[in-house]
Amino acid sequence: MSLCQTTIKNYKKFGVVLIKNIISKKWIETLAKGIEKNFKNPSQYKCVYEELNGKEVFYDDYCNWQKISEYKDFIFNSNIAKVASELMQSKKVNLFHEHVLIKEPGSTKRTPWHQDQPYYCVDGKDNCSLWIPLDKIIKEICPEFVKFSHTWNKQYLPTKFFGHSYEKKDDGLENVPDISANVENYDIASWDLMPGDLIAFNFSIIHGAPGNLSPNRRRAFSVRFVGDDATFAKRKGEVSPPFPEVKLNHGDKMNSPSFPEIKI
Ligand SMILES: O=C(O)CCC(=O)C(=O)O
Repeated sequence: MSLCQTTIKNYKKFGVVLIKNIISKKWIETLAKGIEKNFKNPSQYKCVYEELNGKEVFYDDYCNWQKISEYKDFIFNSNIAKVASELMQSKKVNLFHEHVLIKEPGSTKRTPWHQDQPYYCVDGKDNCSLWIPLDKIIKEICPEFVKFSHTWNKQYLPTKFFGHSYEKKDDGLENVPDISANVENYDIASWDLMPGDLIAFNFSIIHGAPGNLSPNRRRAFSVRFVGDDATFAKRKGEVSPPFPEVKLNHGDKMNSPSFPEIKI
């Protein structure tokens, strides 16, 4: 299956695009099983951002595809990398990592407005995340994207999701603009979603997400791919994920077992 030209054009133009009904029920169930396994035995990277009555309601974990067979199976065998290759118009696709973000009902915290690329040890103009919901998502709780912001040619200061900036940071970077206080100045995209849909977005687009005031869980599997123009980036500040095992130099191609090429 190939994406239509309008979807590909809109991804490039807006930096974000909704793709409806592209992931089968079988793969959604596979990911749900993987997520359950993941949080029974989370990695050292798991973070809890919010608790309610002693229960974790907003938490995440990442870089677990090598130990969660369901994630690996989905990433390598579901054709998801082909979706990324078509959007990026890239002959070659490498996995960057997967990131699972869960907001249980009652979570009130916004995922702050941010741009992913400055957190990441990779440069490139096409790099693409696919945000895959495992639950029905109403527009009011859907992640929000500032259309066109991937073309601003800016890198904003990465900060920890809550609290402060990283201790080791790039003082040359400015803060992300206060989008929430000036929504009328931006073209913001968000949608109602069903399991099977995904949102594709450029690593450089500014995005954030409301809390979960719906009665449903909000489980999301965000899988991130890099394309032909991607090169390893040594940042002045701390990066997330840290990839301590990767020993590439700034400007190198992403040739590392941590970023496997996926057959498409
Ligand atoms: O799921 C969220 O709340 C935010 C998602 C996000 O920032 C991402 O996938 O890059």
